[in-house]
Amino acid sequence: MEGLEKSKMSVLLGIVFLLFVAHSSAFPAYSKVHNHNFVVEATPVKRLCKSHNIITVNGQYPGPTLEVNDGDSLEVNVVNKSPYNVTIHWHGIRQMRTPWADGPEFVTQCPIRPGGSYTYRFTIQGQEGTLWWHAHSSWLRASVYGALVIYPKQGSSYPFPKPKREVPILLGEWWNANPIDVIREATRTGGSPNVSDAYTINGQPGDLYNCSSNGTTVIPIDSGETSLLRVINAALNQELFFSVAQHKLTVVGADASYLKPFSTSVIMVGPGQTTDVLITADQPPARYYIAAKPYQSAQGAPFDNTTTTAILEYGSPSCSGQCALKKPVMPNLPAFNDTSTATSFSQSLRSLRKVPVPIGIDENLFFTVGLGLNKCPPNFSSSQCQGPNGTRFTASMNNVSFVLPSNFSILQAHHQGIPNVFTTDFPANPPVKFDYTGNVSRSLWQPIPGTRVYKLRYGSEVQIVLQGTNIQTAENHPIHLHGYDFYIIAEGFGNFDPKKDSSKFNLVDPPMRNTVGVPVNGWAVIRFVADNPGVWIMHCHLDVHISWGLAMAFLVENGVGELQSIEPPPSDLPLC
Ligand SMILES: *[C@@H]1O[C@H](CO)[C@@H](O)[C@H](O)[C@H]1NC(C)=O
Ligand SMILES: *[C@@H]1O[C@H](CO)[C@@H](O)[C@H](O)[C@H]1NC(C)=O
Ligand SMILES: *[C@@H]1O[C@H](CO)[C@@H](O)[C@H](O)[C@H]1NC(C)=O
Ligand SMILES: *[C@@H]1O[C@H](CO)[C@@H](O)[C@H](O)[C@H]1NC(C)=O
Ligand SMILES: *[C@@H]1O[C@H](CO)[C@@H](O)[C@H](O)[C@H]1NC(C)=O
Ligand SMILES: *[C@@H]1O[C@H](CO)[C@@H](O)[C@H](O)[C@H]1NC(C)=O
Ligand SMILES: *[C@@H]1O[C@H](CO)[C@@H](O)[C@H](O)[C@H]1NC(C)=O
Ligand SMILES: *[C@@H]1O[C@H](CO)[C@@H](O)[C@H](O)[C@H]1NC(C)=O
Ligand SMILES: *[C@@H]1O[C@H](CO)[C@@H](O)[C@H](O)[C@H]1NC(C)=O
Ligand SMILES: *[C@@H]1O[C@H](CO)[C@@H](O)[C@H](O)[C@H]1NC(C)=O
Ligand SMILES: *[C@@H]1O[C@H](CO)[C@@H](O)[C@H](O)[C@H]1NC(C)=O
Ligand SMILES: [Cu+2]
Repeated sequence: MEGLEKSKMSVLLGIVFLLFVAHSSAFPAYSKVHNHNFVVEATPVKRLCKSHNIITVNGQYPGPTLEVNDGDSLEVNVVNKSPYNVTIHWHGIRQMRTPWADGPEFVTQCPIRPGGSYTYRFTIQGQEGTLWWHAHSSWLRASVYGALVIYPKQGSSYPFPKPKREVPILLGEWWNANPIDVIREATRTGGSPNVSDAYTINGQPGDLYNCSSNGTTVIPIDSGETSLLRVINAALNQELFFSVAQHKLTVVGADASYLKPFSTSVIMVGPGQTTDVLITADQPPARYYIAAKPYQSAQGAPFDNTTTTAILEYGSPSCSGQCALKKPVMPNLPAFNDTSTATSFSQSLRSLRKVPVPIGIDENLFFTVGLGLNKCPPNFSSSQCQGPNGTRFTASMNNVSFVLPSNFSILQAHHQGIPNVFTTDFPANPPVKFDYTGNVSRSLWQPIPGTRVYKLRYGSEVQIVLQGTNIQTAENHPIHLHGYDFYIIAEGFGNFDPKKDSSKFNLVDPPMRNTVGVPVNGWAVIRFVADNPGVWIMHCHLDVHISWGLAMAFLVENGVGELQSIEPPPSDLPLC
């Protein structure tokens, strides 16, 4: 009798214990909700000897760094005290079931108007590493951006020894003019927008520009110590090479996904991309330049041909006396057109472990990505057609130049069944097949404007071949997909050939990213599972190209039940 009671008791205790374990893994005990206020406002900032008002968050340039653990939630109340419409995008955050918080204007929300506010609420689910946030409205992200660092869940650790220090390195672009005026001028004239006056590291151009050395960013390090640099390319329109004099960089992550570590002296980061690198202070105590300069793949196009620097400064044993007086050592950076260095870097990336690449492809898509030229419309004056030979610049995917709606966001129109805002006929293949990377006939250069989306069923397995074109100018395009991470299973030059190139697919350990650099005059193949319902824009992250229409959107339908459906819109969602 007594024995029976005892065994019953232990079974009961066992069940209680099991319930406790199940419960605590489904609802992590330590997940936090982080509340922030972002006030978007004009702030006077002086760079390159000139002071002018730029748009900032909370007066900071770059904006505040957000730090969270995987599993935490963010509630960011954005108050717009600027004279412009604004939205904020949480670049790389999956936004599972919360597309209303994604941010691209007229895609998932109408803009927050001057005087308005909106609270972005979302949870980080299964992501670790370096992401960032930025404005997704006109060219405001030139100065409205900051880092978003996601630490592992409480109690978990990195797949590499814990670094002594961790430093966000935000690469940006500085204009002496107002960036909004720059894009407005280009929209009016149809020509190429003016290029920036400087690149920046954590908001500072550095020693190689006039009047800048006073504010140069200094990154301290101690001899023997290893630091993690979280490199983010927040530049508007330029891919950048990045290097540190006399130090090797060990690449351990990109776009908040871990990679098989490898050592290199230079990395290439496209706008929208992030790269985590470990650096060890194994050189004589001194000051070393950290530098970034352009990777420019488009031939003959104007670009900002300058170099930004920060200083890696040894502390203890310290660089003092003679050492501190010496000019920092400058790294050797590749030439601006060194495509082979850019390529060998991107082809070195491998996921840390074997990954579940989708293999039962339901949607086999082929999208061309590239520029174009529009003929001057008859009612336009020549001052409005300042593109090559009296044309206007444009850009497209599959010959559709993306036009944002203006009366409803696409997501709202979809959710509420509002007609005439978008159509669902974005083509799965190019409407005309041609030699994409050859000498393309002028008759193919002018795309059709449209607000067309491509519908995906919930859970479908998607492959997209992104094929660059040689129309007007071939160029490496950093293509960013919202709401998803994807595997980059292959890339190459020339026209994609399914027979020959499928054999190159890496279905074992391809890198997972949210932004892929489609090689100049080449292609990249990506795969993902459409497990996040909503409307998700895919676009070139060179802002000049998105302004010209290099974008499209996926409409991913709800699946079955609440957990496979988008949440209802928040009550404070801005309307048009
Ligand atoms: C662009 O550059 C041109 C030529 O230097 C200059 O005249 C124009 O004012 C600039 N535009 C803006 C918006 O700064
Ligand atoms: C820096 O100043 C010098 C001397 O005033 C001038 O010659 C040079 O053109 C300036 N460089 C830049 C990049 O503005
Ligand atoms: C350096 O900048 C600080 C503020 O950032 C300013 O107070 C100081 O006068 C500047 N020094 C020089 C030599 O320009
Ligand atoms: C860029 O600047 C470097 C160094 O100042 C120079 O050697 C190179 O020719 C320039 N390239 C272009 C395309 O202007
Ligand atoms: C890069 O540009 C330089 C001129 O600045 C040219 O001499 C060289 O051939 C170019 N290299 C490539 C790979 O296009
Ligand atoms: C040209 O005409 C179209 C309609 O035909 C109109 O929408 C557009 O505003 C006109 N543009 C200019 C610059 O007059
Ligand atoms: C512009 O016209 C010139 C002379 O007709 C021609 O050589 C050039 O290829 C044209 N450029 C474009 C982009 O059409
Ligand atoms: C929204 O704008 C589009 C394009 O201008 C127009 O066709 C449509 O009728 C508008 N919808 C509503 C409900 O006003
Ligand atoms: C490209 O094709 C056009 C028309 O077919 C021809 O005039 C031009 O010479 C060609 N350009 C090259 C670089 O082959
Ligand atoms: C794009 O569509 C326009 C209009 O139908 C056509 O003239 C052009 O040749 C097409 N270009 C391509 C690359 O399909
Ligand atoms: C701001 O957004 C509203 C829609 O919410 C739009 O009607 C207006 O044109 C936008 N203003 C600018 C300057 O883009
Ligand atoms: Cu592009």
